[in-house]
Amino acid sequence: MNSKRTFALVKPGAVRKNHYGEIIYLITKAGFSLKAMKMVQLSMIDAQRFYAVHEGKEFYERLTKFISSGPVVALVLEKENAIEEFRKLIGSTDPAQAEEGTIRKLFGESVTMNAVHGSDCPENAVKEWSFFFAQKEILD
Ligand code: DAT
Ligand code: MG
Repeated sequence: MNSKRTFALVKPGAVRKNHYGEIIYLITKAGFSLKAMKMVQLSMIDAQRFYAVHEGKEFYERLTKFISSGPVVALVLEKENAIEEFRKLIGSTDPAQAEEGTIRKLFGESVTMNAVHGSDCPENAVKEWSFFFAQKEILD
């Protein structure tokens, strides 16, 4: 079941600019169904925990400041091969390198402010959605 699910986050830049409706529309149009959704603002401590795997990297402080700078929309998504399919839909980490039509190409502003997050493996997907959602907030 878990390989059919991924965790996604619409990041502050895209929420601030009111792009989240269109982003969620593109996600559902691409065949994902929503299993959980909420809008929250992370504290700096939350952001450091969420991105703990990147601790020590040159961009860590920029990244955690940005992700805690405004509301985010957290999503649990379901589709066959969800993780890979979602990463295809969002495109490369750097919006400038992302393919035409991808969400990061359309809405990303820079490598830090790249509009969306998508999990990179099933273990991280579970960890990431558990950070945002209680079990009972996720649909079967
Ligand atoms: P992805 O989000 O595509 O999985 P990642 O896990 O390598 O990319 O990095 C997490 C986030 O950190 C990424 O979405 C944006 C930021 N980031 C990555 N590399 C960066 C860099 N070289 N400069 C600035 N921010 C970077
Ligand atoms: Mg990643």
